[in-house]
Amino acid sequence: KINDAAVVSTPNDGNTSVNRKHRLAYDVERVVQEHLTYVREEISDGWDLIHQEGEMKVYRREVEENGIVVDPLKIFHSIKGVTGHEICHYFWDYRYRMEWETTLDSTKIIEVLEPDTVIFFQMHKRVWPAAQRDSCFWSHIRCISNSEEDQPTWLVVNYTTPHHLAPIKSPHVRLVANVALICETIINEPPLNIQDIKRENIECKLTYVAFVNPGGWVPSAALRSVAKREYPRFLKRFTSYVLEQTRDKPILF
Ligand code: 6CM
Repeated sequence: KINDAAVVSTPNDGNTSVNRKHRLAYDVERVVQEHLTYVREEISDGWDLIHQEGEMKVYRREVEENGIVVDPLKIFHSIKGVTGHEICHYFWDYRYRMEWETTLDSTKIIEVLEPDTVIFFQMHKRVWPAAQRDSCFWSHIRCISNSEEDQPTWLVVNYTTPHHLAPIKSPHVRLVANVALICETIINEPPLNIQDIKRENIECKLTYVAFVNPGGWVPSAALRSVAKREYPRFLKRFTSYVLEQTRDKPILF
């Protein structure tokens, strides 16, 4: 039974200088700021809408580096009944991961850098005929207050890092990921009293971006077709999971 613990991040104005508390603090800050800048960029030429379902739109840009497909992917979605905090909480917290992520054999935390920043080692399910992939990345959750009136923005960033407890061992291939989930909460028809906000009044606008290098050659067409199928599947399953988990719980703003 999963016990819903309090969430670790506290509001932050997004402009504070980095208080260097752990060895990866500057790396975390740099990547978080890059995502916050990038998320505001409009979809432009070169991006293809590869999947649309309800409010979900999946875009991809076809890019190869040294013959390896590294297509950036961007998904926009809007989910009624949950907050950005709830979505990010269930995405970041390892205790729920194996309940919604179907493409993993295992996930484990190999280091806790801070209560809001941990390092994961994951074994991905093998997709024939490619070699099995693993990944090692820091994962950071953050709450950013934009103003007194607006709901804060929540985000999670997962970014590849090497670690002595996760050496690369053949035949596994290490994939390289830079993934961000950025969420805003909208309150529709806000009641006069904040305590009267119900789940029907809330909506989460999310952006999910992924830059993944499979870390070695895989057939381009096969990889693109796996990505086209699996990313929408993941987001549908994950958001349904969060809706199910939160339905009868107090709203986590
Ligand atoms: O973002 C997702 N999950 C996070 C928590 O696990 C984390 C994961 C990042 C890595 C995602 C990479 C998957 C790509 C695997 C490619 C393997 C090669 C296949 C060869 C085919 C011929 O950020 C959700 C990730 C959802 C992925 C569909």
